[in-house]
Amino acid sequence: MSIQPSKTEEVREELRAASSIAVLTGAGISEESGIPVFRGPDGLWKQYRAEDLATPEAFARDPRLVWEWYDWRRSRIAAARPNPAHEALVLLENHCPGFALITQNVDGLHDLAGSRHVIKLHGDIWTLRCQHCGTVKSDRWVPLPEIPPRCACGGLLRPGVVWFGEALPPAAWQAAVEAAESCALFLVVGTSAVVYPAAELPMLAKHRGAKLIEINFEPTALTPLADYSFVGKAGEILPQLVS
Ligand code: BJW
Ligand code: ZN
Repeated sequence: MSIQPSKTEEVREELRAASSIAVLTGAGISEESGIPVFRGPDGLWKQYRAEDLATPEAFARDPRLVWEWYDWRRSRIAAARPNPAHEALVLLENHCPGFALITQNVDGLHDLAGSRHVIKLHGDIWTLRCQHCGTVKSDRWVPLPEIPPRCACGGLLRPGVVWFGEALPPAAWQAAVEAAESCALFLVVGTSAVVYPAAELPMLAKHRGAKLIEINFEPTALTPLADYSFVGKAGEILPQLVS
């Protein structure tokens, strides 16, 4: 990967001057922390079928199977630490008053890095929700002592994540749309931008006049729309743009 010094300097200046910045992150930002992405040659969906593991129908059919997969992912994530890309976004938040961090990730690594306000579009793998009484609780046990886990009321607990066919948390979605519509600069990091409605956000920002900057290991459908595109690892590029 090589990034042109002139382009880097231009984007550093854009970031310094922007009155408001919104950032959308995806699984790629956590790849250098050792968490597998979903798509691509080494992605989770090469090994597992989304229909068997990440839909409400799959959970209704076989909660044990779904929970075994989530338990395994929770163990991987529990062993992971934020990387320089997560840390660069903390620095950006500290220096830009109008800053919004929107993530599709459920791993909690932005929180662990020290980001203060994270808009979580697809939920949180460390949250469990009872399908019977609706209780929501935080739970960081790995491995889980009981699979599938049960609520005090006897109901089945599910992972507090958003599966295919489910609506995004309304408050998070509204906050994300507001940030995209009002920002001067929209930064997209490590997402294939194929999952909707999250993938609408960069387009929304662009149509409202924001500059679009993309960082991704490979070109995506967003790349032709981007004002600046950096092809390479987020953990190497973001710190250079933000330091
Ligand atoms: C690096 C890097 C490095 C690697 N540095 N870069 C047809 C058309 C349009 C939409 C639909 C359709 N059919 C169905 C839909 C809707 C569906 C959808 O979008 N499907 C498409 C896939 C076709 N969407 C939904 O169902 C959503 N809900 C919805 O629409 O609700 C409607 C509704 C309204 C009202 C009532 C009821 C319903 C929900 C989507 C939920 C997505 N859930 C998942 C699982 C979450 C839980 C969990 O983690 O287990 O979310 S799927 C998975 O994909 C996960 C991710 O958040 C999401 C996005 O993936 P992401 O982050 O982009 O990762 P990857 O792997 O795709 O990409 C990684 C990128 O990083 C790559 O580009 C790499 O190159 C790059 N990279 N290393 C920089 N080091
Ligand atoms: Zn309950």
